[in-house]
Amino acid sequence: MQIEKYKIEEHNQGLLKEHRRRLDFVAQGLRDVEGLLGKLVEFQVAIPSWALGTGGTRFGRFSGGGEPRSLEEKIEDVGLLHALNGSSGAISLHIPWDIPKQAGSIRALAAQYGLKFDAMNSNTFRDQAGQELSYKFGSLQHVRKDVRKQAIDHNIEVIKYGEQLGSKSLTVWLSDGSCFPGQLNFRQAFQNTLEGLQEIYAALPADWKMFVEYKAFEPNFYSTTVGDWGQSLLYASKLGPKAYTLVDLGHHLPNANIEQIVALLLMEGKLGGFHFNDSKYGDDDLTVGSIKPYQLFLIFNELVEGMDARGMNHATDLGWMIDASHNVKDPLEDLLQSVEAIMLTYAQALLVDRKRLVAAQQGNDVVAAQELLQGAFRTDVRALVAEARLRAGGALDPLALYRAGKVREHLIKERGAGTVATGL
Ligand code: LRH
Ligand code: MN
Repeated sequence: MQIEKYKIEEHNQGLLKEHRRRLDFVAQGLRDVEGLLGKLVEFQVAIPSWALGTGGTRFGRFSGGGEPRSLEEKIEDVGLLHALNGSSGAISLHIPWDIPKQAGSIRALAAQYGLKFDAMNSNTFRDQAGQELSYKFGSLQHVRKDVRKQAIDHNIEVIKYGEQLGSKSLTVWLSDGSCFPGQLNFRQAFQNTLEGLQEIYAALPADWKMFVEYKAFEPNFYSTTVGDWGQSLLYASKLGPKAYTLVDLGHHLPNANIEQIVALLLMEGKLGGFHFNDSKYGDDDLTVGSIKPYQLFLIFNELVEGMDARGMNHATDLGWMIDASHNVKDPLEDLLQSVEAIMLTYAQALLVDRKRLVAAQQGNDVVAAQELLQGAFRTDVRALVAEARLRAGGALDPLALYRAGKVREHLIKERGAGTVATGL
């Protein structure tokens, strides 16, 4: 289903007067509003192909209907999100859930919607039908050479699919680890995994990046072989200049200071990108900014400071991806909310007066430093993000237009109430 341009313009016409009033109000207190709006228009977030259907847990899955039945329909849904908010200009595929049968036509279809292909994702955390050797006891860490080779070959195959689609990066998340003390030799598991990643790294095209995603626990509950930022950095440093760490916000132990991790990985030039989501307990994969919005702000504050310190391009030099799962919300509404939260938080981080913050830090003026950060965080930047959408041809209120357009109802009529999308 597509939302026609005229419907978006009609929607915007009805909201324009109020939008202008709000924009004038917030803009009057700000410096370089045009510069900020330019950065917001450029900033694109990649949508995960595995999160366009309803997610679930081992306890249950409650499908909402109208889910995409093919890669083509997934691209259509991301195209709809991008038409509504102008900030979802890329899709991140997961193999084998999204094998492009005709890469040429898939690429053309995506281009039709103004979409690029972001990082490709391999999958050695589940045994596929017809798979010869099981990953029950791991993949690249496995004690058996033939299982490790099967996993290496799969990752190289994923790179091939990505090359056909114009992707420029591979995300490797390994569920490998152990559930009980004594089950695993940690050093051997690390060495096996490093050797496997080195073979995959050697197969990377010259202009590609490899993202090593770490995770503290699940599905293994005693050790994880890429378990935290330090281990991921160790792998990425030993692999070479094309290897980076990937920070999934839900992959940390409780109360981890993720903004400090981000600052240090950026300082080392080894931060590759993000899987944005939110969580209260574990890898809950909830809507971005729905539980800990201030933590997300503190992370973006470090990103803006660290990227400017290295002269990096905010929009293109890091991988901005969502990785969420929708157990109780309409997947497309959830993704609209997540992209909105990312854009609002990025805008707030751009408002921080860096010079005055450095002065406060140099003067150990703790109160002034906090006031500068919270002043930006407490600024209502919704009109600025809406203006960036308007300039990108999107809707002033994407969620309202999505609902007014009865999109889910249309998708259910078109695809059926019981369709199940491949993915988590
Ligand atoms: C693992 C993870 C990884 C994906 C998967 C869908 O928890 O975050 O990034 O491969 O979710
Ligand atoms: Mn992830």
